[in-house]
Amino acid sequence: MNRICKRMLAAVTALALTGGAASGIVLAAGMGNMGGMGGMKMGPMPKHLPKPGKPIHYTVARPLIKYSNSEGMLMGHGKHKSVMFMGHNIHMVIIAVEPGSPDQTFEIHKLVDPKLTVPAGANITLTILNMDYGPGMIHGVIIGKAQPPYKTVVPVPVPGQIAEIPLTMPRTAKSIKKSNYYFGTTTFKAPGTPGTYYYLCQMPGHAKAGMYGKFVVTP
Ligand SMILES: [Cu+2]
Repeated sequence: MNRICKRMLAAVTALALTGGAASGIVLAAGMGNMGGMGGMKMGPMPKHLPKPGKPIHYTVARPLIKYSNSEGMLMGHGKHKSVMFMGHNIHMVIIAVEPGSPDQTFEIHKLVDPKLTVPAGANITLTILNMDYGPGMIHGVIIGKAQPPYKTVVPVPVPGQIAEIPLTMPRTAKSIKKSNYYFGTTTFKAPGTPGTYYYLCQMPGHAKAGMYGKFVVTP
């Protein structure tokens, strides 16, 4: 729980409730990139999801969670683990505060704030699923050149911004299985030249508290 004033919370709540930037998303991109790659398994992606902004039940969210924990190739060891995405069409599902994870973090493959790598020029569909619980546990994601350390309020768009998913609300019930979940999706093209970017949460205080990771565009 981070300390933010009620007025700010009300403002970002209103912002969050305006919903995702995209509508009628077909979440079918990014399949099949890893065929034949050693030991990699991809979870089945739900082909259709409701419009972002409307919560989905756990039974609908579960395939997304599974996908988040299986898509991309785990690289490196220990603290230097990263998730490498390959191919021209990539779908990545990032979870905001998967239950059991530290506050104000992102998870992919159950790694906390891992480095993500994508090939230059790839078409990327990015989905965020907010699994956090409690007032103020609102999360979104922005990808750009802004580097840590971050101030409490990160002005958006950030320098070199390439993607944004508006803030999403926390889950609706304490019970993980009985809960509904908010998510958001965006599509963007990875820059055509290699470079280091960062993904971060735009909710005031979160990036400052560590809710960010490296997003590296590789040749
Ligand atoms: Cu956040």
